[in-house]
Amino acid sequence: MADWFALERDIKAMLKQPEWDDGSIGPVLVRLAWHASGTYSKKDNTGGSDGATMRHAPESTDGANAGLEKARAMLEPLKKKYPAVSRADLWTLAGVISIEAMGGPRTPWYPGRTDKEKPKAAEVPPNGRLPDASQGAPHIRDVFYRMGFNDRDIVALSGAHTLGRCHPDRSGFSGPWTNTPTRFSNQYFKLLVNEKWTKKKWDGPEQYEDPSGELMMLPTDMALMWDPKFKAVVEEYAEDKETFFKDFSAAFGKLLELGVKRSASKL
Ligand code: DDH
Repeated sequence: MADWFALERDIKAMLKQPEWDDGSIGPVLVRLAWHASGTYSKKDNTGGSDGATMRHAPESTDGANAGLEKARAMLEPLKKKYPAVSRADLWTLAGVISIEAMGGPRTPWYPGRTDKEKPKAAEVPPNGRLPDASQGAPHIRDVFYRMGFNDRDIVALSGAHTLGRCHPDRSGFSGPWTNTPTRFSNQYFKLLVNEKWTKKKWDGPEQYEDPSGELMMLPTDMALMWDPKFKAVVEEYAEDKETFFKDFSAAFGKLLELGVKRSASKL
């Protein structure tokens, strides 16, 4: 039986890293948990965090996962220290602990995922299941409906962009969404509603900037303001942090459970 409390403490203790981005590896660990899980398809019950398949091709080579090899490597010392804990559990738990440690809600999380060391081809999801930031509302719906989410869940989950930043060498996009990228809050929604966003003039991919030029939004972030159904929820979360936290933790908890097959003996 793994000592989950000790593991949680160890994850919390490693988050602060002054030389990393904005001083915390929390945001990239949240992204790892999300990308490990967001490959799920309810159509054939494939993908998801179970198996920790992001270590294997073709998932490891998906452009959407660029940079996440660093996040995976940072968790390896904990895999060594807690060998009974699967990487699939470790990656998802690290996301949960990071959000809570950065001031966000506690997400319900359950252990019991297993790692696939030599997966069959059909057990590793194909590339292209994660969202493409250059697209609009129909694409966002296609991707998240495929996982089993609704419009409200989509907006809640998108609120994770209050954390972290884009890296030109990973996604091609550049900059943070908020001035507090290591603090979980509803700031992303407040900025979407209250700032004036204009297309950034540069050689990179289409992205939007605030008047200071320091903050950014992806085309998919702007799509939440351009689609009336999404926009109503964005406005609600901008006004009501408690409701956002409650909805986020429920949707993030559901995301991390997608496709997970447990056998009681593994718990
Ligand atoms: Fe995201 N995200 N994301 N995202 N995401 C990026 C960074 C981070 C999209 C694209 C990008 C979610 C949804 C979407 C986080 C969490 C979540 C980057 C920049 C791109 C591009 C990567 C880089 O250059 O390093 C798109 C498109 C969508 C979409 O829904 C349409 C969701 C649902 C989550 C979540 O966690 C629930 C986090 C955190 C980051 C910051 C990572 C970092 O290193 O910092």
